[in-house]
Amino acid sequence: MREGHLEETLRRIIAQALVDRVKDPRIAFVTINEVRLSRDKTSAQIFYTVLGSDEERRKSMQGLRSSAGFLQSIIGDSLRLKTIPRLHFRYDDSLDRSFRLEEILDDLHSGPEGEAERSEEMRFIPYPPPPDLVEVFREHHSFRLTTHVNPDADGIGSLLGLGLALEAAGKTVQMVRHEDGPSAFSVLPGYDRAVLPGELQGEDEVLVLLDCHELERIGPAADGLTGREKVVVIDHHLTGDGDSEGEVQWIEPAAAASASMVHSLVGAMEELSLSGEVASCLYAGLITDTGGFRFSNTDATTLHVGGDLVEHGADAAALAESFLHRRSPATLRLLARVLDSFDYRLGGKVVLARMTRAMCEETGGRMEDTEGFVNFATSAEGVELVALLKEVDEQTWRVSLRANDPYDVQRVAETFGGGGHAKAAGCTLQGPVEEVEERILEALSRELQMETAEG
Ligand SMILES: [Mn+2]
Repeated sequence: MREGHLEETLRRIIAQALVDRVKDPRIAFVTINEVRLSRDKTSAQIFYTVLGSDEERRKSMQGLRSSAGFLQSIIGDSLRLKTIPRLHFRYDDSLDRSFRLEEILDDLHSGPEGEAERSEEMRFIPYPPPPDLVEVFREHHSFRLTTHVNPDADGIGSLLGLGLALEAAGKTVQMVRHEDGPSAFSVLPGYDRAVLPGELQGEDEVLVLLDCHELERIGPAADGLTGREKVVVIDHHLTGDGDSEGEVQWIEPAAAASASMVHSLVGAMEELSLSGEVASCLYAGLITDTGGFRFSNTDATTLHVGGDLVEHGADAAALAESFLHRRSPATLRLLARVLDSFDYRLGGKVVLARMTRAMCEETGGRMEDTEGFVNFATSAEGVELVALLKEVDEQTWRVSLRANDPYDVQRVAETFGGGGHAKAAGCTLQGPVEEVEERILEALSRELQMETAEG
């Protein structure tokens, strides 16, 4: 069955069932406008409207949500499907906006009660974006979105999430990915439509950098820029000099992920909606940057954002499976080699680890699929600081740094021109590997002493 056809069939089954099968008195004057299936068809968003007061609307929402299981079983009986999609009811506010005036008039009459109901529907915006940034997205029409080279799920998830939300609002968007990236990216909605820098067409009014704030970090995605683009930055990374190349910039170090910021941006702009696809992309970014809500950047707000994304259709288990758990046998063989390279130094407080191109060739593993490898070293008892050196070429090493409390690897990375966060940072060093290791070790040793002296 074609997807559009299936969606329409589901819409008709649900609409009919609400008339003659569902006996919930709370559901009244509900119209099912549209059904949208997720790409893997495991979940469906049901867009509906309610002709009635705010109170009737609220009751209908409760009734629909509690009937979801029953409706799923009706769908299962009516259609032969491999998986019965889970139903998520969404009030269709595209129609609602045209009735805004009516609502305002209603509210004037309904007094404090109306006020309370409205706030129940308010969007969750823990990181309010700067007004000039919102203005750029409102005023302009064509956008080019990209992220740093060696992209992670936060960079790609943020750019896809924002891109899909802007597209749904009628904007023209080019989402620019990079040549490399973890295999898991392919499960993200919109990834198949993201283009490589060489496939970009024409000129865009706005260039948005996600999860980074310097043009040099986007690599080939900067080729072909005219210089006329307005550059916008959305990032949660700090750098020492605080320099950003954004004409309009939003840097929010309190946010666990850039994806959390995009979640707030979508919430703050009523013309954007947090669809299941957008929520899935952002959730992938959030779990990757928090290691599945385990790192020290996980606070109550981080979890609330995660909850809101799941509420809007992100499949927590499926995304955790793809982004945190599942690895190819080749990747595991490569992991074994990296674990084997652990070199405990400075009384066992520091681990130096290595991942070379030869190891990749011998195991068949890809460097892009090694997200999280470095964290194995921080789990070793007694270890405080970790450096994993990844070979770019014989003379170039990308270094991933990790710290346990109370140590700070951001300042270590900065001494080598890199950046990141206190607990996770990175930098690139030139030279033969032994020399690079010694320089890193020296910097880590200083960090150990500095903390000991301070503490
Ligand atoms: Mn990030």
